[in-house]
Amino acid sequence: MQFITPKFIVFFLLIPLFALTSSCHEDELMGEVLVYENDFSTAASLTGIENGKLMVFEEDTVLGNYNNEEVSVAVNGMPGHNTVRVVIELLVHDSWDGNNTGVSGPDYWFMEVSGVQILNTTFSNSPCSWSYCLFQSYPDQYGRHNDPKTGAMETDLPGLCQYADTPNWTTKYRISKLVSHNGPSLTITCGDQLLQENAPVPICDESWSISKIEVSALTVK
Ligand SMILES: [Ca+2]
Ligand SMILES: [Ca+2]
Repeated sequence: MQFITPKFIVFFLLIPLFALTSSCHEDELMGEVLVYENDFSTAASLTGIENGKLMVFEEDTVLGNYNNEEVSVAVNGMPGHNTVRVVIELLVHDSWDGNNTGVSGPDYWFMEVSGVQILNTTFSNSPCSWSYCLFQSYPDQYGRHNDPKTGAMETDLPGLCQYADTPNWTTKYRISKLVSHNGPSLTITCGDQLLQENAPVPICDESWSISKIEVSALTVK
């Protein structure tokens, strides 16, 4: 009686693994230049920004806050590239309801690069237990059900208005996206469709702001 030896088993396991890795095209980064960086700390922070406004949150000047609005940032004079990396540090304030439907949602947030939608998702700051949880789509596109605050870099910040001074009601995300792009200029647009029909002042119930934007020009082979 013949047995399959462990050597043969390893061999057969390696064949599909090799086929998989050899068929994947590895992108090679040839160069990366940071072309725009804004943490909104100077008086000139709003240059090139449409619908820009500043406020102070946790002793830091940020771009915001917004509810049912868009803000656009124009970046010009970019060196030659075929890809851009856009990094947004987003603050999600107060009682966002994620994918919840009815009078309080879904609470959408989106990002476009030169008119092309890169992200359309929802965020939730709701408590989450076995009996109650309002799920969010982020870090995926709208339609997925992830726990509130999935993918966050900070979750213990206080709310801004409805839950001002109450910890865990602002969530900070670092959203980083690689986008195929060429040409010397681009426009980044961030916006929301927040819904809270039962709130007398919707922007106090839920809003967002941005603490940092970075744009890098990449050449990828
Ligand atoms: Ca709400
Ligand atoms: Ca809502």
